[in-house]
Formats: sequence, structure tokens, C-alpha cells
Amino acid sequence: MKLIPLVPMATGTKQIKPLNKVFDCLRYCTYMAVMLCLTLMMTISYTLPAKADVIYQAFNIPFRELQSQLPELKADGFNLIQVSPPEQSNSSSEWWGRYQPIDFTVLESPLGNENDLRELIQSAHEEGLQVLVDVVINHMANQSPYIDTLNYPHFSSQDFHPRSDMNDGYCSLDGQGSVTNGWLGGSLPDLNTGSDYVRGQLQNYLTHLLDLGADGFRIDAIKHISAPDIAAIVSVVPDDKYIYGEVVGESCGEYSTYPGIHSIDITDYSLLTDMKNAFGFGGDLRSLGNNPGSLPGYSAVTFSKTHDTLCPGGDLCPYYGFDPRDMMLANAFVLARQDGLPLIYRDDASDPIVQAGTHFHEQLLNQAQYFRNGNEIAQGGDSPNRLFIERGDQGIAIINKAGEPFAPSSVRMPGLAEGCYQELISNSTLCVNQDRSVQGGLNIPGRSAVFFVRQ
Ligand SMILES: [Ca+2]
Repeated sequence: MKLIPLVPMATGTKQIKPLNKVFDCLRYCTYMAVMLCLTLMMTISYTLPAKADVIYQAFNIPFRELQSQLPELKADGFNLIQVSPPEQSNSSSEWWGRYQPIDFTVLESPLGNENDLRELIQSAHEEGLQVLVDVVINHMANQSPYIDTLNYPHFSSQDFHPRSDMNDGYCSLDGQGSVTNGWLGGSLPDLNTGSDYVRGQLQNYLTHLLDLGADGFRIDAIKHISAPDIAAIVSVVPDDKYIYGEVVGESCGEYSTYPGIHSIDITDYSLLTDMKNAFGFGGDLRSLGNNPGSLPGYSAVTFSKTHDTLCPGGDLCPYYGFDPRDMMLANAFVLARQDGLPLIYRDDASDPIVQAGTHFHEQLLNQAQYFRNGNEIAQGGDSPNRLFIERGDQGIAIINKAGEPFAPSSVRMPGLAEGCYQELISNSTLCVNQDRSVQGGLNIPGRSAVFFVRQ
């Protein structure tokens, strides 16, 4: 994490004037105190226990249909269900229509109505599951006749920022550029979230969803709403409700803009890019060990696939998508890590790797992560095609992206406690002796992953 100096950097031969010594001393002491506090906060944050939660992205699934799937999702180990935006939106039945609001006071869309959503949330709670609602509060629909005069049921032209493109490349922060005031894609009317009236309307929407039982929110396009505006809008959300924001991109430092506001987490596109590079042709999985590019563990929602990495029609978008099997192996990685809150896209939920990885994530809560060199496991085990992720001394996940099996006959598990371990996909058993040797070796199929948990 890059810390911004709180005092000007020394330049040239500039001297401190004697009359300013007391002031400078106070300023220096304040600086040091703040730096100490930041260091302590970082230390405390990095040692926070990992979350055992895994989000299931119920993307564009009608609420009634989703309600019938809840027992199965619970059995699969998910405990957070993320539903698509429920407000009255663009009349198109295509998924993108849900991301173009018309009226926040009416919950009715092709996915269902207010009663459907209420019953879905009630059923989820009865199953012990929580529901996150995807909310679009940055912009409105570009559909006629609303777009023609900027007259929506509860907004008129004065409630929008003037039409403009995002000329500064989507990378400005905190309202300093058109990224927060411009129209998304140049065509979606951008709400003036600095206005008390607009903020009030959006607060009413969130409050309405909370009244229906919502346990938290995904805030769509949060990068395009300034931090002060977000802080004001989410002030109506109780602290015990979870919020994360969608920030597409990885080099703007946005994650440092929102945490501190209601403990908002951010989508980890840095990790996604790192995974795409590591799993791609010529990539090296070992580069993911103690990942340098990912967000701090406590503030990241981690994923290999979301609807934003898919293009309309379900194809992978070229910028963020990569080989489908490699994306599944990347699911294994986000589930095997201690850091982050994993999100699984609906289409991946039934894959054996995801099902095993979700249970691995749940069972090894609070176990520290450690990336072990493959040569410590088996002679010749160190390879760009393999990643060994230990969780404390109670489990290990191994990812093999090579086309060939990894099947050494002589294996050691120097970090695992003596005892037997169950593999969560095949149900096979691996036993670690007192000297850390393993009986029977290993056999990990090509293009696959395994998850061993102590019995
Ligand atoms: Ca905006």
C-alpha cells in the first residue's frame, strides 16, 4: 500500500526557519503519530480473520426461480446470495436492462416484483443465507421517452450532471474529474449525487430494500460516484450490513478511496489481471504466491468471472476473460486463499472444483495461507504450472494447470500436521506421517485442482 506523505518533501537547499521550528516540530510529531496509527491499522487489518463467506452471483435469475434453488445453494456452501437489480428498469428483457433504472420506488422487472423479492429474502433467511442486492444508483436509463427530456417518475433534468463523456479515461478519483460526473458510456444520464434531493431518493431506495430484509448491497459503478456522495447515501445503511462496490480497472487506487466509508469492500480487478497473466499461455502460477497486485485481503471481493467479464451472449470479454478452463482453475485459487471474499458466477457454481473449493474455504477459516515451493513437496515439483497453497497446518490446495497429471510417487508435506486428509473432489485420502512423508504419493489430474482438508 502506498502511503501519501503528510508533509511536503524536502526540496533543494531549503532551510527550516527558526521561527517555524515549534510548528515544524508539532507538524513532524503529528506526521509521525499519524504514520504510526496507519501502520498499526494496517497491521491490525492484515491480521483480521478471513471471511468464511462465499458470494453466489445469482445473475439475472428470476426471484421465484432463485427461491427454489436456495436449499441446493446452501448445501453447496454458499451463504451470500447476490441478486440482480430489482428496480423498475429499461423495458428490455435483456440483462443490461436491469442496469438502467427508471423508477426506484417501484420494484418490478422481468426478474419479479416486490413480493417475489420479499419472499425470496424470507426464504433465504429461513435457510440461514443472506441476500445482497445489486443496486444501480449512479445513472438512469437511456430509454425514450425518459432520456429525451430527462423526466423520470422522480427525477427531472436538474437532478443530473450535464451530459458529458468521461474524457479522463475512467481513472480520476473522488469527483476530481469527469469519471464521477460524466455519463457512463456517454449515454447513461448521470445522477447528481451531490444533490440532497437525489441522495434522499437513493436513500429511500436502500431503506426500502433493507425493510424487505436485504442484508447488504453491491453498488454498481461505485467508481463513478464520489466518495463524499457515497458516504452520504450509505449513511442510512446500518453498520452490520455488508457493502461492496464495483470498480472495474486496477490501476487507479480506488480501493483506498472507499474503505473507511462503511467498511466498503471493492472488486479486485488487480487480482483478476494477475490471474489472467498467470494462468495464460506462458504465464507462471508461482507469481500468484503472496500476490503483490491484489487488494489488501480485508477489502477485496475476489473472482475470476462476473457478468462484467462476460460479453453479451455469454462469451468471454477479451479484456478480462481468459480460457474457460483456466478461469475455473482461477476459481480454485480465489477459494483456496485466505484473503478476500470470493464471488462465484452462477454458471460456475455446479462445477466440482467450485463445490470443493467452497467447502475448503469454509472449513479452513482463520487458517493462515502459505505458498509452498513445489520442490518441498516432491522432487521436481517446482513449476510455473503448479501452485501449492497451504492453509495453516490443516489443509492444502494444489492447482495443476499443465495438461499432464502431476503424479510424484515420493511426496512430503512439511507444513501439514501428522494425520489423514480428505480430498474434497475425489474423496481420496492422503496420510501424513510423523516425519511428514506421505503414504502413497499424489495424483493430480491435468488442468485440475485438489483440496485436502485434515479429517
Ligand atoms: Ca456519477
